Amino acid sequence: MDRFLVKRALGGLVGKREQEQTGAGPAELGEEESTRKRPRRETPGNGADVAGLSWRRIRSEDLDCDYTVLFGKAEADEIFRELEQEVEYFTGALAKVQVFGKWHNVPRKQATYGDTGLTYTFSGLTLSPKPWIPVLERVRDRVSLVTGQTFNFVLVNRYKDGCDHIGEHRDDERELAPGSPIASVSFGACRDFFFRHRDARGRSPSRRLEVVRLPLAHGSLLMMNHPTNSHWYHSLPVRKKILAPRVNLTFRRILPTRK
Ligand SMILES: O=C(O)CCC(=O)C(=O)O
Repeated sequence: MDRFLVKRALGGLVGKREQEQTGAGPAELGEEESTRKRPRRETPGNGADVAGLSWRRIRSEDLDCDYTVLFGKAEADEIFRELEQEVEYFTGALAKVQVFGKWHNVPRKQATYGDTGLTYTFSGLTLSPKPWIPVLERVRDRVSLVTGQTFNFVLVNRYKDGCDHIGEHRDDERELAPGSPIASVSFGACRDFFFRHRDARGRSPSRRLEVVRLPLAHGSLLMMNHPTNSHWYHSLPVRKKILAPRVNLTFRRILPTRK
C-alpha cells in the first residue's frame, strides 16, 4: 500500500508504567491482562485524566511499541459516532488498488486529513489531505497530550466488518519524518493486529522470529516507535465472525512539501 510518514519523540508517555513484553515467545497481549496504574495526578482542563493511564510496553528485536486504553467507553463511543458522521472517505479511483495489473476495490474505506500545504503520494498520485475536522483534532490533541508527540497528518481506515482488512505492509514511506513514531488509535470492534519481522516472512524465512499479536480495543492507542516500522510488517487480518465496524486513525508526521 502506498503511504506516508511522521517525527521523533519530544518526551515520555504520561502515566507510563514499565510492563515489558519481550519477543521471547509467541507475543500475545490479552486485553484483560492486568496492569497497575500510577497514582492519579491532576486532571487537565479538557477533562482527560491522562496520568491515570496504564501503559504496556511491547518489545522484541527492533520492535518498540507502547499500548494503552486512551479513551473510556463513553468517550470512545461518542468519538466513534462522530467519526461515523463526519469522516469523508475516498471514492472512485482512490478507493481502488492495482495488483498485478488488475484493479480491485480496497478492502476497507480510507481518508486522509492534515495540515494545510502538505502533500503525500497515494496510489501513485500526489494528493493533499483534507483540512482537520474537530473530532480528529480532539483525538490528535489527546494523543499529543499523553505522548509529547505532535502530528500533522492522519490516515483514517474504516473496516465495515471483519471481512475488511489490511495486508502486511510497513509504514516506511519517504514522506514520513525520519525516526518519527506513528500513533494508531482504534474505535469500534476490537480487531487482532499482527507484527511480523521482515526476516520471518514468506515460505522460507531466513530467521525464526515470533509473530507479535495485539488485540486493539475500542478507544485504544498503540504507539509504534522507531525503528519498528523499518523492521516489522503489520497487518489486520480478516476475522469473519466480526460483524461490527471499526475505525482506525494513524497519526503521522509528514515532511513538509518541497516547493
Ligand atoms: O487499522 C489498523 O489498525 C491498521 C492500519 C494500518 O496498518 C495503517 O494505517 O498503516
